[in-house]
Amino acid sequence: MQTVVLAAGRGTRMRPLTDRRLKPMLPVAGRPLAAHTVEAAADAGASRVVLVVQSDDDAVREYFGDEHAGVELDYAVQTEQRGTADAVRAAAPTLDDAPFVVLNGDALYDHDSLAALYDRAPAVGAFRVADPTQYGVLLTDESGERVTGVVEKPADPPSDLVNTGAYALPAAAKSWLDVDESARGELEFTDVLARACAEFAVSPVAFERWLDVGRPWELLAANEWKLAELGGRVEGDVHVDAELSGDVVVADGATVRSGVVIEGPAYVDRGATVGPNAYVRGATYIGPDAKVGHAVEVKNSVMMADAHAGHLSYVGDSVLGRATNLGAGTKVANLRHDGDSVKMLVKGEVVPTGRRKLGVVLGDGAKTGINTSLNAGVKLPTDGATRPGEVVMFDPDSERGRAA
Ligand code: TTP
Repeated sequence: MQTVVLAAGRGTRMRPLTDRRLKPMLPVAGRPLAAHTVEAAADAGASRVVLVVQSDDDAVREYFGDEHAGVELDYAVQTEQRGTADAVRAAAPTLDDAPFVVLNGDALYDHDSLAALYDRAPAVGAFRVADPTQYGVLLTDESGERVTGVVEKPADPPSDLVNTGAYALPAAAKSWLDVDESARGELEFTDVLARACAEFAVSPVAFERWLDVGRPWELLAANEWKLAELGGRVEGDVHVDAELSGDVVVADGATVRSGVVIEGPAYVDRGATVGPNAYVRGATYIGPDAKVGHAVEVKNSVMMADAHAGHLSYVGDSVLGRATNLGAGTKVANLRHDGDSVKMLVKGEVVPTGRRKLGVVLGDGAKTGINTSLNAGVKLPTDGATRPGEVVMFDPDSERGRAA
């Protein structure tokens, strides 16, 4: 079935990681996030994928080209980010007069669940969560076999099934894309879904697994998921005194020096160097040309291309953007002593992340002075810096950060 993948969002909740890159291009286990979406679609039965991108020279288009995972790709440009219905409208002229699937290019889908969505069109992907209050929640009829609508962020959720942003719709839906602006000022695809529910028997397809990657810590969860599926392979240089266990990828051109211990799943990408005497564990991705130096421990983290932690540092449950540099002795806290989940500032609001272990997020080019201590949940802005010995207790963008 022809499939539209939305990859033209602004990614504001993911800042600062989206200051200089598009959200669909964030690294997940060595590939862009959207590559996993397109591959899931290809596996599930997409005949052709139309990627909705922000511009003609978009990095998404540059990466994917004309074909990916054996599927032909086309592009549609959405220049103004007016909402998901508007994004699908941009793709509409490229669609045949036939049923189509819409997927978010910033979500991970498990392939079998997605295949069930393609098989059961018209259908919407549904995922069970413990607390649906922050999602679009699906309403169903008494049988539970037919979706009757969606309610956004209900205080009193009618079900625990949330909308995954994966839809398989009849051809007629192509002419329903001129929706009215919603209360939050966007043209929303859920209004198209509402009409589909009124005119067709739309099935909820329960997804086994799904992850919306909208906020920085969800990038860690995405890497945890996809690194665990990779398997190991060593193509680069691994010193005889290094110890690798579990699934570890050492890509061609990567170097693992003596005295290094890596407990997979882990991925050391091309040109990266680890060691001597470094400890890498948990689900960790070390990007192209990144460096993990002597006596550095990196646990369950993402280090993007050119990120450097040269000496004597601890990095836990953190995302280090491109070309970040940790001064010697920089330490990251990743656990609250009161046992609460770590909180993070997202679009000016301090939100619980649901993660007991979460370290820091460093925007591209951020640098720490030697012996910097970074508290759990702190973000440093793109090109931000700390002084030697600085203790960063609060996100510098927060009220408390400004007062501190
Ligand atoms: P969202 O995650 O709702 O929006 P966003 O990606 O812009 O992120 P944020 O809210 O943090 O600013 O978008 C869901 C999907 O739809 C995502 O894959 C991006 C895509 N999208 C578009 O392609 N065009 C749009 O105008 C919007 C709003 C989203």
